[in-house]
Amino acid sequence: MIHLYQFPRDKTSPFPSYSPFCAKMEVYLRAAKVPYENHFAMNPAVGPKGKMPFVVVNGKKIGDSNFIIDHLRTEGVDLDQHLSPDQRAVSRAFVAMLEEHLVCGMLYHRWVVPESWAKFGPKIFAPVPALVRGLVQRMAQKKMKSRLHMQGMGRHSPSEILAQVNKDLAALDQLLSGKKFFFNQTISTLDCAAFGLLGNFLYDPADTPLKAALQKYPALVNLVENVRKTYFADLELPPRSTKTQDQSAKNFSSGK
Ligand SMILES: N[C@@H](CCC(=O)N[C@@H](CS)C(=O)NCC(=O)O)C(=O)O
Repeated sequence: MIHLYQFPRDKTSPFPSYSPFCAKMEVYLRAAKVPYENHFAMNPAVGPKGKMPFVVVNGKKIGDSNFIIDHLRTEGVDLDQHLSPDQRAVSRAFVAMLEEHLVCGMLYHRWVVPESWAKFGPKIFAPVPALVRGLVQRMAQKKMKSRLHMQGMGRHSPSEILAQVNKDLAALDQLLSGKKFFFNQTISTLDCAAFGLLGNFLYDPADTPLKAALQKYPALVNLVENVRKTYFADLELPPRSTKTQDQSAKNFSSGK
């Protein structure tokens, strides 16, 4: 049994995680039919890389979704078995684009643009004890700003970043081009990575301009929605929920 550690869910959202990497990892496990148990925690420092997600397998901690996927491959679990060598090369490049470039566009629009941060910050830090919540939130935002500055994306204006995001989305849309998944009829690692990140554009509580940018590509939206409905039907919300923002903040799951 694999123990998956990730950030708590928001029970008011049908999307599994506000972390693209946690959503990617969980959909990978579900798509590969690997039995796992969820453990929800707020502090990524408990993981071997100081980040979520990580897993514990036979008492051994493995951090980073890509290392976890490598480990699963050694156990005979591989969502990329059907890929040709060329497709593997393309997958490698596109996953890197999603996880090292496009994600920074989302992080900037969530964590740095003040109007978005005013919505996103209180939402994700709701599970932190009230006494230290403000401090933890401010420290995390400062760390994120400095990371984005170091990476380079943080030096651009929001409109320049949006232009970069649009180029990445156009490339993803071109690769998908009418297929069910990026590599035909069977889900692969790239679909899981795209689901994790693009789903966060679509279900972002900060409602950033990246959602509208994604919606210009209906095939990419369909990919996210197909994968979500196939693998996370258990998180579907009852129709016409009338929960208030305050109630929803209390609804972060520590269970399932
Ligand atoms: N390359 C890692 C990235 C994981 C990652 O960046 N996780 C973020 C959440 S989306 C995190 O835990 N950040 C907390 C921190 O950096 O302090 C993976 O694929 O798992």
